Amino acid sequence: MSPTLVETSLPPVDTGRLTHLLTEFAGYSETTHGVTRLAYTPLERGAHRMFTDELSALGLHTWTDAAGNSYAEIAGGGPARAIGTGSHLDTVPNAGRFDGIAGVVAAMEVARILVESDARHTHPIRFVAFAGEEGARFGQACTGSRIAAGLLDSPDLADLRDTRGVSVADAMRSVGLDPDRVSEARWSTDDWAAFVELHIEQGNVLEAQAIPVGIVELISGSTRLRLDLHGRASHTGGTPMHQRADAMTAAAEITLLAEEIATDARHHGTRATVGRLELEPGSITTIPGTARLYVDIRDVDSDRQRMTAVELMNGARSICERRGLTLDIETLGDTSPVVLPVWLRRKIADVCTTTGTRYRVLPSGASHDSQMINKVVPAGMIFVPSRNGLSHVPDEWTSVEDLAVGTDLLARSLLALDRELDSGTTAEATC
Ligand code: HGY
Ligand code: MN
Ligand code: MN
Repeated sequence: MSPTLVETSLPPVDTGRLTHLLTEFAGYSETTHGVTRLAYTPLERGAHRMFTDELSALGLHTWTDAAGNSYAEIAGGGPARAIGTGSHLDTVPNAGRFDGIAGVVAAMEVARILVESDARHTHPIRFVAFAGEEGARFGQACTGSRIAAGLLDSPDLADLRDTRGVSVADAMRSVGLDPDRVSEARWSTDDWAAFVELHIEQGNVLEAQAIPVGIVELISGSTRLRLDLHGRASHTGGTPMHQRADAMTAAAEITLLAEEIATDARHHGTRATVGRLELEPGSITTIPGTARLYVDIRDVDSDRQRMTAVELMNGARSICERRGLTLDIETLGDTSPVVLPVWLRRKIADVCTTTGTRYRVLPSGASHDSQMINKVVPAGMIFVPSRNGLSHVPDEWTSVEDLAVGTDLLARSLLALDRELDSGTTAEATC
């Protein structure tokens, strides 16, 4: 690694600006208990406008693609493919203020640092805010980055629906986007050389080991299922226990089965969760006739991930049969684990070594946009610690000091990549 990297006199990260941007983004929320800024809503678009306004005020060229992903670019000194960084601006319901947003804010601060230091770089440096990363609304995650990676196209967007039956395509139209043009939003290796995403860890490894930075080696896969249980609604007083087809008790047994499968010795590393349950008719004096469960299965091992899903579906079928219910199962999303390119991970590690930043390599339990982007452009991920490992809740927290360490590393990693990647054909650019 060229020693000049350390001498590169980059201005210090402005922690006040990081805090200001985090606070401003948190204001785009439909709830006061935590942040709620769902995919393809006016609030998400408002946050994207703030992103492009802030960066165009720095003099960067900005644009938004047909998928609703927003970009800003500092031109490079020569004919070269872009090196990018960024993350997502949408949230789950009642979220914290750091998941995704920390990576966007870090990217925005890197943009300021590069502009103000007039840092020399051959490759254009691009800053990205992805749309629709969370699967909370439509079930499948990473809509904007899947489109960028060529993994989702217009027809798919009509099929993905939220719990009110609104499709991604309709939601996109409602915020002024055109789902019929999303193929124009695809990234290509002619245009991109590498991408690095900073994200909160959403786990407690870094905090427990008092290590300021994580470098991600692989991102867990996820299989998401919706189970519809059809039993028999009837009077809770008039119906004897042995004459019931209770959808709730069947759902409870399936939920415990998911936990049992994921915790047996063969599944070390599997996580299975029923995070959402809908009952009908939902009356205290009527036995639930219908239950709808949403299951999220995560694993770093793709075979084990799918085996867990098959075991759970088979188990659910026999539970329903025994209890006299019928069962419909729909797969809402199925994404394999992704190992991120070693050469890119090592470059980030080299920067840590050069700057004396302690780090550890670790897997990601959560999924991320980089998981999709890596299908088309080599991607790397930098983690910053999450307090108590909490995420997807209002108590999610990362200190601005930790975020500043990650932001400084991100800036130096992008410049290191600029120096190391030649302008177009390096063998390393294939992931
Ligand atoms: O659900 C996830 O893993 C991520 O937060 N989208
Ligand atoms: Mn995220
Ligand atoms: Mn998330």
